[in-house]
Amino acid sequence: MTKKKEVRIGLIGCGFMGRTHSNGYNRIKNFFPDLEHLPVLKVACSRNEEKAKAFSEQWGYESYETDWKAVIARDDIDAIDICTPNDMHAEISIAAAKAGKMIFCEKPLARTLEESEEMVNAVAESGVKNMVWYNYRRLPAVTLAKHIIESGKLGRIFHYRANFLQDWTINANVKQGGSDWRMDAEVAGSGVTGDLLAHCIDTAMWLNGSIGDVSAVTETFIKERVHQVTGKMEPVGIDDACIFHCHFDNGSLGLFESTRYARGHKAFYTFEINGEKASIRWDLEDLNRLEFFDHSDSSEVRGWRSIHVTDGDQPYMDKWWVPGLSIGYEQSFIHQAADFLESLASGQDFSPNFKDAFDTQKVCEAVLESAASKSWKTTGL
Ligand code: 4PW
Repeated sequence: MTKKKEVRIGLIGCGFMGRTHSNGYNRIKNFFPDLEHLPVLKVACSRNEEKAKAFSEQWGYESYETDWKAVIARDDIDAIDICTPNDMHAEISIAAAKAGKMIFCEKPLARTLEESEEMVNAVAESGVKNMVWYNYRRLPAVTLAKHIIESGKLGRIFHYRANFLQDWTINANVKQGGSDWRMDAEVAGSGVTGDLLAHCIDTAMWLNGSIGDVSAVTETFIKERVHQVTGKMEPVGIDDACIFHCHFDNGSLGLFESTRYARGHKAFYTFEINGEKASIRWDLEDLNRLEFFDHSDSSEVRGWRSIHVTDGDQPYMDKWWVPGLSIGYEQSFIHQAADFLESLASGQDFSPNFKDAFDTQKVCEAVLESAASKSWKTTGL
């Protein structure tokens, strides 16, 4: 067997996303054996030493650190994987870029457009390879949707519709800050707009092109929550719900809704695209399925087809089991990491990278500005 080129990973942040990425790296050797490059789990970092140690042992890292700057300073690390809360993305990315390390950053790119711009400039100046974990693109059914659109089967696109619905913050006892950092505007930057709609926007612009302008409304249903760090009741600065409509540059209309107050929904991410000739729709709760309606079918059989995307000639499925057997959420991360490694060998640009995520951030910013000013905003794209 030819010797693999190592990509030695330094992972910063040992929470939920740290687990999804680490699992992805670990499974590449088994399911993508032909890649020239192989991730090597060198170091996991958390401020909490007990957590860093336990995490590194559980996921197979060779060592652990408690200071992210020490990870960047190490000369046995090629890539920094940022799984921290959003308020650390910019500082860590810029330091990693200066140190010449590749950067894999969790989404959204940053809290604000200004931070994102600094990050994009930093990677452009240093020339380091970079990617952002907008993982849903790499679920087989979503990638298949891309192939169907590119084949022209939908014809002219009229509508793009997406939802990302959750219900975990309806309870007024959910705090803000600390481990509930997604509820704290200082740390997260925004609420559902950056956390959930950013996924919808990334997928939408990948599938349907740029968004030119937006008109949005946001709501914060529970206005005050206890802050985990101060222990005091403090005003809530994030958007609990956000609805916006928009124009895509291809002339189609977009409609997006996201909330953490949709009782009964945990991660209900869906999109539907309506074209002149055909439509497609997808639902994260049934992630291996893509539905397709083709108006050119004869009327006897015309209707929504339900495509179970598990055949070996469908995207990514040759890597897994046998036709008919499903895969899951975790594969989106495995596929993204594998595709990034493949791009190192081929020399091709990888997407989504910092520049792509900056574009998504521009839409998020326009959405929040539109809601605040009750007016249409252009995205600048
Ligand atoms: O990025 C998102 C998270 O912040 C995820 O895709 C889903 O929603 C799961 O957790 C949150």
